[in-house]
Amino acid sequence: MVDERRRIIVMIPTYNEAENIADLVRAILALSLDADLSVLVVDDDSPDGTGRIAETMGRENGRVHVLVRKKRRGRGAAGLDGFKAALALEPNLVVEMDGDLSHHPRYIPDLVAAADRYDVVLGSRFVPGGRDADRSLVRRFITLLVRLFIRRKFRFPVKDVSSGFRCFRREVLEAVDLDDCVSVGPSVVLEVLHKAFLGGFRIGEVPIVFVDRKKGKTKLDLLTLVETLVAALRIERRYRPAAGRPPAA
Ligand SMILES: Nc1nc2c(ncn2[C@@H]2O[C@H](COP(=O)(O)OP(=O)(O)OP(=O)(O)O)[C@@H](O)[C@H]2O)c(=O)[nH]1
Ligand SMILES: [Mg+2]
Repeated sequence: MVDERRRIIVMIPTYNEAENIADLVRAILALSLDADLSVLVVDDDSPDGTGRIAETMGRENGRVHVLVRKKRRGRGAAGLDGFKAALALEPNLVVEMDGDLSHHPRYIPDLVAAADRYDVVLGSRFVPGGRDADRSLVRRFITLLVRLFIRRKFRFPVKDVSSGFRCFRREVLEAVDLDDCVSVGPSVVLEVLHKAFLGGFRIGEVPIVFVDRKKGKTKLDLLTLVETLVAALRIERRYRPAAGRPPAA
């Protein structure tokens, strides 16, 4: 009999998440889903040994895959290389999530279920039932501004445009042309979503409660935030359809 079980890869970009990664991977592997679920940790050779922890878990469990990147660095290339490595594992679905326990694995079944109706499913803080918990007022205000700016600029039909917790059908990642992306930092989240949107894929949202990281340090400083906004403008311009051409006679 042909094995009809879906194959799902959970792709987690990490940098210095040694205090979080083992708990996160264990929680993902403990989920009960009617699918073959495995994890792919994409680590930038973190000095705190995150990659080594993941590799040890991988030697003990064939459902844990690890990509340690020693040359290209940064959240952007990590996401793109991670998606490519995930596609090589021939999945039906790829879930992307942060490695700091801000994204709880209990939402993975909801993302996967909604992928029956959508090509891309966002874990969303801003639909009924979703929430940005714990975050400082300043942090929430920044998220609000970024969100308003991006929604206005890109006209996405969804609310949580900067969510890094989402599920893609394989076909979306194949169509997006991961080798033709310009993001080096966190704007990769936006760029891939934008390309999926331009590709005509259906994008939906399911509620998640986002909690602050309890351990480890943030990589999002003011400079990264400004760089991400500048990158967002570049992305919008780069994929804008050529304008100003006279209509054909
Ligand atoms: N491989 C790789 N992963 C990264 C890099 N920068 C950040 N990450 C990971 O991307 C995810 C999101 O980064 P965070 O630092 O949590 O950024 P954030 O969620 O916007 O900010 P806080 O949660 O408030 O700290 C985490 O899993 C990080 O470890 C990087 O340069 N390379
Ligand atoms: Mg985080």
